[in-house]
Amino acid sequence: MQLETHHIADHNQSRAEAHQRKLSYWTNEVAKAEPIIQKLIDFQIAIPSWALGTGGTRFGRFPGGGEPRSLEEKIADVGLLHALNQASGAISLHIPWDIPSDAQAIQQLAAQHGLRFDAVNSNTFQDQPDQAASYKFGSLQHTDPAVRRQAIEHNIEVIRHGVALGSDALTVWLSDGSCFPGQLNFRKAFDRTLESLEEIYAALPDNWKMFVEYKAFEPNFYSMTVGDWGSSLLYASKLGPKAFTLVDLGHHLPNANIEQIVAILLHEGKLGGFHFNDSKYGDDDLTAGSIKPYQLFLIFNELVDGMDARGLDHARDLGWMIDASHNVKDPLEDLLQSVEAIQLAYAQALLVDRVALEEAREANDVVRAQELLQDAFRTDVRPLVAEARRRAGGALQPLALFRQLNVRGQLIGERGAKTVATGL
Ligand code: LRH
Ligand code: MN
Repeated sequence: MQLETHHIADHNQSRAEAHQRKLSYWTNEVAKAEPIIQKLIDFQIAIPSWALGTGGTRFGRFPGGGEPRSLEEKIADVGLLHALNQASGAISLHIPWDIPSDAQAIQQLAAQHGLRFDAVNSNTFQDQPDQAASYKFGSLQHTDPAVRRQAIEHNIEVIRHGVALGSDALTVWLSDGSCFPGQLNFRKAFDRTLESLEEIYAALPDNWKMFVEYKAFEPNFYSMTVGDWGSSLLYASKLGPKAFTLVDLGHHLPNANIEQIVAILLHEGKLGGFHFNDSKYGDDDLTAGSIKPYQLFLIFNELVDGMDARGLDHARDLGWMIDASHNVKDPLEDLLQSVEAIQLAYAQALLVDRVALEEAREANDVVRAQELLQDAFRTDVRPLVAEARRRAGGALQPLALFRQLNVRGQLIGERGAKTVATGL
C-alpha cells in the first residue's frame, strides 16, 4: 500500500485552519517554540521489526490480518509509518526473525522509504530448528562451553548482518538466569557471561556500539543474569568504551525510579539507548505513555538535562527505539500512538525552565521545583508536534489519516486476513 503525497497534502489542507488556530497559542512564544519544533523534526524513533504483527501471550493470539509476510513488507509498513509522521526513520531488526536475503537490495528498499537500520538484535532466547545445542539453560552463561560458543558465534553473525545493512549497534538481551534457588552459581554465570560478551565485543567494528539490555524477570523467574541496571553497567564498564546499557522501560521491578536510573547512567556516560513502551505490572510492552505518561516525561526531563550537561546531540548520540507487542490494538496504530507519546514527552521536557529549576533545587524550594516541572507537563505541546510533522512533510494527524485511508483494510486486501508476521 503506497501512501501518495497528495494524501498527506489533502489531509493537511483540510485541517490547516484548526491547526493554525491551535498553533496561534505559541505565536507569542516563538523563541521557545521554534527550537523545539526543529529538535522534534530531527528526532527519529526506530521501529522494531518484531512488532509489526499482532503479538500474543501464552493464553492466546488474535491476529488482525494484513500483517507483513516478509522483511520487505515490514520495511514497507515502517515506511508507511514514517510517511505519516516523519519521525519513524529507522527500523531495528531481530535476527534470525529478519535475516535479509539480499542485504544490498534490502538497504536500497529501506532507503526508498527514507529508513536507516538502527541497532540489530541477537536472539539466544529461542532454539532455532537447525540448532546444534539448546539455550534451555541459558546461552552466554551456559555451563557447557559449546553452548556459549554457539551463542557467541550467533552474535558475531548478527554483527555481520548489521554491517551489511549499515547498522552501527548490536543489542544483546539475554534471557539467561534461573527459575529456582540453587539452580545457578551466580558468580560463574556472571564470569561466563562476561567472558562471552568480551569475545563478541572484540568482533565489533571500530565505530559500533554494544547495548547490554537488562531485565528483572521473564522468562526466568528466580534470577536474571543481566537483571538490573547495576549488572548491565558492570558488564558495560568491564567490556570497554563501545559498550553501553540499554533501558527497556518494561524491564524494571514495580515502582522502580527509572528517571533516576537514566540520570545516573547518562551521568556515567554509559547510557546507550532505550526500548520505549509502557507497563502496569510486568514486561507488558504496552503503548508508550499509555499507563505512566508523567514517568515518560520525567525520564525525558532527565535526558534533556543530562544530554545538555554532556553536550550530546539529542537526535544522534543515544539509541531511540520502541519495543512493543500488540495484543488488542492494530500494530501500526499502536506504533503511531507510541511515537506521538514519545515526541510529546520530549517536547514537554524541552519546555522546562532549567535555570529556574536549578535555583529552586539549590534553595530547597520543593514546591517551586514541582510547579516548574508540572507546568511543562501540563502544557499542550501537540500543536508543536503536529507542526514539526507538517514541516517535515508528514500528516498533521497520522492516526486519523491512517483510518481515513482504511490502510489496514487495504493491507488485508493485498496480503490476506490470515498472514502472520515473524516476531513476538
Ligand atoms: C525482551 C525484549 C528484548 C527483545 C525482545 C523482543 O523482553 O525486550 O529487547 O529482544 O523483547
Ligand atoms: Mn526490549
